[in-house]
Amino acid sequence: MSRTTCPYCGVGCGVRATPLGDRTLKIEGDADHPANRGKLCSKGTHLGETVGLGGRLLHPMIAGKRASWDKALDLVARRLQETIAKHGPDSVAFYISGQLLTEDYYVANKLMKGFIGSGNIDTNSRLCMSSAVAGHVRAFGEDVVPAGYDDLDQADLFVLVGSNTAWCHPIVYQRMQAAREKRGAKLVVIDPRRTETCEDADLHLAIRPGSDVALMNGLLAHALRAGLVDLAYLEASVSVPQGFWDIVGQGSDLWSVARICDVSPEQLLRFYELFAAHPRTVTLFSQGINQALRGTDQVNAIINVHLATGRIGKAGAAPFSITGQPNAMGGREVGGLASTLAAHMDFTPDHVARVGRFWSAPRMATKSGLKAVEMFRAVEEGRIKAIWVMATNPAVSMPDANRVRDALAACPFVVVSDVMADTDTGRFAHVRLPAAAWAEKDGTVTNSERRISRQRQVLPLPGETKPDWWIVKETAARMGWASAFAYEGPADIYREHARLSAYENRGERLFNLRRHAAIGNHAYEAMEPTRWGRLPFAHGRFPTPDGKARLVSTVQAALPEPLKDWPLTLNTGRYRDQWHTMTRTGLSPKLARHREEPLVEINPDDAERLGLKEGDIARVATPQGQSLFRVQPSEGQRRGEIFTPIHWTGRQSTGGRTGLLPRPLTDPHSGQPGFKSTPATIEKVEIEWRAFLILRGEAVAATLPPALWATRITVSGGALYELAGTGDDKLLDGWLPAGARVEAADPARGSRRIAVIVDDRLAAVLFLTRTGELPGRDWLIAQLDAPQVTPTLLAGRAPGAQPDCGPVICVCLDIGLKTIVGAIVEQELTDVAAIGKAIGAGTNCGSCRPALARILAETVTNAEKIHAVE
Ligand SMILES: Nc1nc2c(c(=O)[nH]1)N[C@H]1C(S)=C(S)[C@@H](COP(=O)(O)OP(=O)(O)OC[C@H]3O[C@@H](n4cnc5c(=O)[nH]c(N)nc54)[C@H](O)[C@@H]3O)O[C@H]1N2
Ligand SMILES: Nc1nc2c(c(=O)[nH]1)N[C@H]1C(S)=C(S)[C@@H](COP(=O)(O)OP(=O)(O)OC[C@H]3O[C@@H](n4cnc5c(=O)[nH]c(N)nc54)[C@H](O)[C@@H]3O)O[C@H]1N2
Ligand code: SF4
Ligand SMILES: [Mo]
Repeated sequence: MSRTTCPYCGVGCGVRATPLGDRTLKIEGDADHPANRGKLCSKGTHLGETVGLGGRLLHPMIAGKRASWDKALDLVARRLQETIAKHGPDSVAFYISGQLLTEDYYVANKLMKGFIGSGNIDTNSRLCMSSAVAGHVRAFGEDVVPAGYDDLDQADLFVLVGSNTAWCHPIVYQRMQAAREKRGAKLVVIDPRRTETCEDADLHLAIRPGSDVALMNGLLAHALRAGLVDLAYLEASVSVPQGFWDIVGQGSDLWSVARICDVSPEQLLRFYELFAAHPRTVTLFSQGINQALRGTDQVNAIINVHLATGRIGKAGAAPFSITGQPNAMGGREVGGLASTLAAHMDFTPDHVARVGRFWSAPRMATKSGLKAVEMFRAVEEGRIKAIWVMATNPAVSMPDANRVRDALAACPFVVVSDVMADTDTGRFAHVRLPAAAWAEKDGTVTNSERRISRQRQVLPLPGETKPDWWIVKETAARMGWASAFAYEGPADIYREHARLSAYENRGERLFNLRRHAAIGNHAYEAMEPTRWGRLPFAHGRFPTPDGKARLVSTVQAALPEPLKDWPLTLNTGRYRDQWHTMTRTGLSPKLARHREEPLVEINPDDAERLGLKEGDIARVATPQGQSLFRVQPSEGQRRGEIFTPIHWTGRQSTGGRTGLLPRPLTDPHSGQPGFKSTPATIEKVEIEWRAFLILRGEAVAATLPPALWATRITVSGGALYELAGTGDDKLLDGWLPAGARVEAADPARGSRRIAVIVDDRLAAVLFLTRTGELPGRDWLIAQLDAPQVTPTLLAGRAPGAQPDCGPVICVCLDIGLKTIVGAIVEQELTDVAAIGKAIGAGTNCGSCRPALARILAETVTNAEKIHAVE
């Protein structure tokens, strides 16, 4: 058994992984890890399903052909050197990721900023929390998150702003729920959408998108009126810019704020009162705040409220930016953003000189490099001629992603380090380098609360894969810097990183790992999760020249009126059980069950007005491009706003990509794209037939069947394709493997059903209809694993009654909606715990508990309605 850390979100849960034979792992929560105390969400729980070798990149590839490491690395080093020699250091770039370990990150940053001599290294964290970084620096003087998870155990009020915590940081959400159950802490959610995070909240403010500054300024104006502003604290610890209170006061009466935010004055007042009644407030914020064209101001508007009321630096009171990726925070510590240097230093001349001295750098970068959106623009314009992408998938995840694809396609030299063989970005690479994946890697990550945890190697390196730090170090050596990169393992790198944090640091920089500067290899191996900067602002001192924090005047920007040609606003985000571009969660049959296709959620009135019904296929278009989604009317959507998930790529769908839709516009301070609101339209796509195809593993190809709409998910034993299209459907038959065919047809409904049997076992089924219904997929999928073929196969169900359990809600225990509703009605269950007792749902990882609460509420309301009619 090894104790390691979950590679998904920034909660940073401890995992116990025990190898069981060949490339299978038993996964449990680590009871001794302070972040999760033994709990795991659905994604962490199913990590074991993602460590197989299917789809892995196992060898270096040059121009699509297998090559040796020597050849591949020689080529990378030579092309970088030649480009730099000809066009200067700024003609090359690295685009890296919050999913690298700190040690990988440190080495890549050192190579670019200290040796190549350019600031052109940026990370996907630019898309993720750079507005929080910029906001922290403006307010505190340094990018220090002033909160930790123990604050959640002590707070009396949680305000979640632009965060779908129940889905994206589930263990943090469970910890808040525990505080509510134990101590009656209150929960306010501020999100234009009604997400599952709102399910059980004391208050949900479904504000107009982009109106968060008005809301926070309104709250602050109310706090001033109500005497909640801590004047003594302001005097001692905070500098207040001239005119600050005038700006806060402007248009901040209850009615004006309610109008701008489009919520009722009563609801707004309730929020203010909850805030007034509970000094121990933690405000958590995430992408609804950061991913906005005024993201940094939104961050500061939140921090202002906490500084002015003295709700910071005390147990249970803080603004808390929660990080997305497992090592977003570690990336900030090593300075992986183009706008920062290393160890919380930046590009001031003395910092540049200091880091240069420490590294004995031959050519220090002296200025910020290009931020992600600018970087790909420079690739497009030919200013950057060689780019190395590590552990991120920009062809999917960047805004205006088709433009990024064009830029990559035209770039003279593209290197991609990834764990998977076939990614949307990898298709543009001249050289592909096989990286070690989670469970094979060794190093550290830092979570949302600044806690450094070890990721430990549990499985051997497969094929010729290598850790990312090794790949960078070997390249650096080939570029002539072997001695500066002579690391034997991650412990060497970690020590150097810790030494740099302490170097010439007499307390100016709070980020300081002095105690690890000489950590031995054994101590590094055995390192327990450890936090730096405990209660950083407890004494009311901040890392600014005068020791004071700063209020920042923020003004609500004018909210755009709907455009004539693009009347809707597209909001984008995440699903509970998928991670980003699905390269890893997509391997898990269990996780696929929660949402099998990319949906566009739309308010039911809008849907009706636009002639869209549940299950239709719709085209969502923006000035940047268009994608297809399955329509899902949802009461949780405000009118005029639609929501699509970020996860589907060109690998799993013919049209369900979201990333090509947003504008490449960014916040002026942070450079973070405004992913959450893009002017858009939606229209129904006429289809003539709908179908699904189930293929056993061997028959699954890298490409998708020829259909207008095709999505693929992994199922136990193979893959399930959902399909829809127009015209001739016979082309699909070519996708069936060779074997004995059983066919049935119903010409009246234009229905066809085909099963292919190979060696007495089911190898494939295709069910298609033009006007009829398609049966549930579950039973047919299960037949892939059956030892023999059932005669009723083409009926789509088992002989005799086959209960259809509906969509799976509890993925751990495989319990469907209908089973849950049945239990609630028959056993008259009244709370989520009772559902758990009766049928087990929600008792394992707990990620589905908010969904259970919603189903319970809906079932009870329906029952009451029926009762009333009776
Ligand atoms: N399951 C899962 N978990 C994840 C990830 C994943 O891919 N899958 N990714 C991880 C990463 S990298 C990140 S960054 C985090 C992201 O975690 P979150 O930020 O919680 O997730 P999102 O779904 O991107 O967006 C959060 C919410 O912001 C709301 N929002 C949109 N516009 C506004 C606005 O103007 N104001 C306010 N107040 N809210 C608004 C959206 O409606 C959405 O519900 O999740 C991490 N955890
Ligand atoms: N429209 C819209 N777009 C968004 C967002 C949004 O809310 N809306 N959110 C943005 C945010 S917050 C984020 S964080 C990004 C995420 O977007 P990406 O970073 O592009 O998404 P991932 O799928 O996590 O990409 C990680 C890649 O690294 C590979 N990989 C995994 N582990 C390793 C490793 O150890 N080494 C190497 N070399 N490779 C590895 C994976 O196979 C995968 O290809 O998306 C951003 N894009
Ligand atoms: S909350 Fe879930 S995804 Fe996030 S670190 Fe914990 S187990 Fe992993
Ligand atoms: Mo993120």
